Amino acid sequence: MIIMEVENNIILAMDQMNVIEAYDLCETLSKYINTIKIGYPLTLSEGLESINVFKENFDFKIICDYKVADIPETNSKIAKLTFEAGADSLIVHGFVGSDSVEACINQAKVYDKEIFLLTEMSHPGAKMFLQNVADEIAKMGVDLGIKNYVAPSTRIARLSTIRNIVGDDSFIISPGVGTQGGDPKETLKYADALIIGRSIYESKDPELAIKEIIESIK
Ligand code: NUP
Repeated sequence: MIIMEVENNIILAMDQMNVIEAYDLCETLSKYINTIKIGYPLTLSEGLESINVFKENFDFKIICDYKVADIPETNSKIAKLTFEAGADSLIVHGFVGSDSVEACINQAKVYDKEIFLLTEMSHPGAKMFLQNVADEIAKMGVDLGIKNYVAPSTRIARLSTIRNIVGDDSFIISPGVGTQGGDPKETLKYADALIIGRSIYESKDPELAIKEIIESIK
């Protein structure tokens, strides 16, 4: 699996529900970023094929955040469709177990793409169930040879623990900075890149917002 080079360590989370708005934002920010994350809000609004708008016009790397969490056969179909649509990588839930995750890994190999394994999530509710098994999920990822992970910036101690489990040669992307409360600079002590959505796209001046974040992590 290829480790990504994320410009300015920022992955833009495109959770707008309108492709024109998302496109305009990419035009404004394309000199600062080379990687975007597309999730359900945009895909369910505009269709899976909207991935291509960003791929073709911006030459971005695209991470599809579909948090795939089904039985292996269904995971396999989801992964296949996503990679065929142009995604460079796919975020996959770990709690469903190794067979389901392996189904996505196998499709990633077919298309020469990557998966990111989601360990613990960043929202408060993740403490109810997912946190209890997140270390085991990360260990499973290591056993499966996975090199790409998602772990929370909202709980730095947990992020640090997950970094220790997956090792320094793994690539961790971390959501939760800004609006959810995580600190960009602290997060980058343990993570390789930040996933940032609302604090950029909901800002009155997204370009200024991203410049300030870039300045703050220097
Ligand atoms: O644990 C996670 N937390 C999280 O916020 C895993 C995620 N994939 N995300 C996603 O990251 C979330 O769906 C959103 O797309 C992005 C964070 O956006 P924001 O809080 O910066 O707006």
